[in-house]
Amino acid sequence: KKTPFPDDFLWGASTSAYQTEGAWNEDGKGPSIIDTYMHRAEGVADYKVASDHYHHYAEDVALFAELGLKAYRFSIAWSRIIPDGDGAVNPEGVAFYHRLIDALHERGIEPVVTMYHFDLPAALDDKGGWSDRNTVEAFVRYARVLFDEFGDKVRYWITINEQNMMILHGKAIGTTGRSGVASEDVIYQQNHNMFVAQAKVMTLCHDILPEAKIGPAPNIVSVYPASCAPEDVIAADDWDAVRNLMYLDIAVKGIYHPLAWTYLKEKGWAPTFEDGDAEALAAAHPDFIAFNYYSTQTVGASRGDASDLQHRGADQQIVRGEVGLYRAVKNEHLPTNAFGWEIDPIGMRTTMRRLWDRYHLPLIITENGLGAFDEVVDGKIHDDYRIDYLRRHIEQIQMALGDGVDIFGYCPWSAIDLISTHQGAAKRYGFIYINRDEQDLRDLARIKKDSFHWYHGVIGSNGTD
Ligand code: BGP
Repeated sequence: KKTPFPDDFLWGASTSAYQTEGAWNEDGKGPSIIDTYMHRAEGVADYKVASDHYHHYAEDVALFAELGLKAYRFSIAWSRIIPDGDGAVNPEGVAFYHRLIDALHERGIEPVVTMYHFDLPAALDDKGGWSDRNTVEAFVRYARVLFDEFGDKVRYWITINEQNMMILHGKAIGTTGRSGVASEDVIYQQNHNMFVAQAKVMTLCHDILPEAKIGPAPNIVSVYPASCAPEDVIAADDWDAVRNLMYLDIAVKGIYHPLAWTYLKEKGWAPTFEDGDAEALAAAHPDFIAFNYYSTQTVGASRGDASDLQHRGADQQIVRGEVGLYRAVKNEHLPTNAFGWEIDPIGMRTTMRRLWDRYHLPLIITENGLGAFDEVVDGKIHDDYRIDYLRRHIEQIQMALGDGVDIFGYCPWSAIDLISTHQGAAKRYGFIYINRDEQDLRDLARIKKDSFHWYHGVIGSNGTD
């Protein structure tokens, strides 16, 4: 017998500012590191226009309402609110998000707001980015502006999207900014500074918005040992600590996961704590854990040479191995999508069970989806592959609910087509297709995909169809 979804389950969908909004330099917006670094990168599709959601937001929200969304998870562009990151507030940027949030409320859609999704203001990056402790205070100040402006309209806040991916894959995502390929000791100090910033913002939120809920949103996936060889199990535990649990232990318990800390110490990458950091970390408590899930990872014991790194093509840096820590292994039990990502719905259930077991905090899935080359045939997009992917993941949420896990929302990636983090506009995730001619980005017409109609039915039946 299937466990029913809670009546107030947040059926949602997800986007981020820089991947959808466009209007990159309009109405006072300052440049972000995506504008200064990724726009220039060859072969990366256009972030300046993206899905032009900034100008199409009303149409988009009407479509989200037609889809039946109960929640919309999006991000606010820090440099639209504070163009240089820590200076004056830009009233036009603030006004845009008031319009968007008001439009969502008019349609009964709960806003779930990410405060920072990869797009650090370029002016802060120029001053050292997350290596500069002033960025910590700038983030807290930005958060205060958001809480003051939108606190009476937004119940769910997400601090930082995928901090672990920024740390592990910053170059591919474009978040390393000026530091380029900084050494790992610098990167892990930035990581620490972000942890402190996040902790301060969670505490601030609770101080000034007692009704609001706030949590982090790392990318969390189960790590499987490649075999039952004990060495493989050790490698899986180590990688799980470094990739996943470090980010949640610090957010929930205020401490570094012991295996992750040992790893950092042994490498010589352990960050320096400033006075007050330990207290700030210990004082902060998230209300929930948001996590993004695409596929699991399977790892074996390191062989200590470059063969640890073999698994996927050059652009598939998502699974890459680390000499001395673990070897990335292809999981023969799992199919892959068009981009080589393994598809593992059951892995989402194990991820939910493990998170619940370790942290006992309510969970919301803030990203999950299938990137594909969609085709328009007679004005329609028959994305049955996406329907199949989402259906099988939703079944696993239902099973996790049956396991006793507290899951209060599901926001697949993505509500509308947008620019992929590093694989261009041709890789699509949306329920809503965006008609793009890369030579002439004026059309950008919205077309409902088959998955739109299917998801509408899922939401309408509260997951029973
Ligand atoms: C996550 C990011 C998103 C999104 C997604 C899909 O890491 O939070 O911003 O892009 O991955 O990844 P990609 O666009 O590379 O397919």
